[in-house]
Amino acid sequence: MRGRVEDLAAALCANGLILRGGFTFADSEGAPHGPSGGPARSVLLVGQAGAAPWPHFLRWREQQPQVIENPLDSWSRQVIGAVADAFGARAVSPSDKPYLPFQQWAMRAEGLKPSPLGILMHPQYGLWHAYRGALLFEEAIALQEAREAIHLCDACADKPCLKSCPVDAYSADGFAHQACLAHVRGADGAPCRTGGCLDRNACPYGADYRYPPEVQAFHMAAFAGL
Ligand code: B12
Ligand code: SF4
Ligand code: SF4
Repeated sequence: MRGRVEDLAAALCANGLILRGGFTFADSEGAPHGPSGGPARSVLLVGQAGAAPWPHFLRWREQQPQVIENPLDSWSRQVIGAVADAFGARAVSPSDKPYLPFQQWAMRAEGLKPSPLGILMHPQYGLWHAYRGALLFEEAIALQEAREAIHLCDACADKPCLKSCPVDAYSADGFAHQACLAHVRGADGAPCRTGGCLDRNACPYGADYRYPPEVQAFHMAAFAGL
């Protein structure tokens, strides 16, 4: 790695992004390749807590052509790509195909577990956080090992996140993607379209980090192809 982890974190912070821990790959795992084509030894995850990157993204968006595909992805790739170049890493994105196991990486890096919605539950941010990229290095990086975080869902008896969706899209069987899409796109889907997923919003935790309605509407439009 060229430079210090603290400086890398500061470079991300200038764009509302945060360093979300990392880990060293075991010798036996098939790690993705690093900047010079050899196997990566370590990974640092880049993400967001709440909607902190939103104003940075909007400022960038104003300079772009009116119609562009996947604008938030493009912004993330640009910003995280520049940090990767400066610190000697290869940047990857959660939307790169074949999909990289971002949630498994995040569980290792931050000691998190999934909520009943599939979204990882964070002890501070609740369900209001996401991953925008990762930085792959060909050398080991000295990082404190993640401790298992408190999993708030374990003590949440009522589970309101499983009771608010009009079509019960989330259940023990997983996420009924098509049922959700049909509702979001349909005549009764306006609350999900304008304010975001009712199940996600029903979780009482991380309220200070809840994405504002316009940010939730943006993500919902991307998800449902509106
Ligand atoms: C494909 C995908 C989906 C598919 C899931 C299809 C399926 N059954 O696999 C669909 C389109 C349904 C989906 C929806 C959503 N997704 Co999604 N999705 C992904 C993506 C791009 C790839 C998942 C994958 O296959 N990974 C490869 C495997 C090998 O990696 P993995 O770590 O083992 O994958 C885990 C997930 O697949 C998870 N999983 C399986 N089914 C579902 C369904 C949902 C809703 C979620 C959140 C997770 C999840 O279980 C795996 C075991 O850990 C990831 C990014 C990534 N690269 O991982 C985001 C990701 C999992 N999604 C995410 C989110 C937030 C969502 C949404 C909740 C919000 C949104 N993006 O609009 C929506 C739900 C819509 C709603 N009602 O609001 C976040 C989760 C962040 C977090 N805090 O944990 C991720 C990590 C993207 C990101 N940028 O941070 N998603
Ligand atoms: S409502 Fe309860 S079970 Fe659902 S995500 Fe929030 S804490 Fe977890
Ligand atoms: S977005 Fe709406 S339809 Fe889809 S799971 Fe959430 S509440 Fe249900």
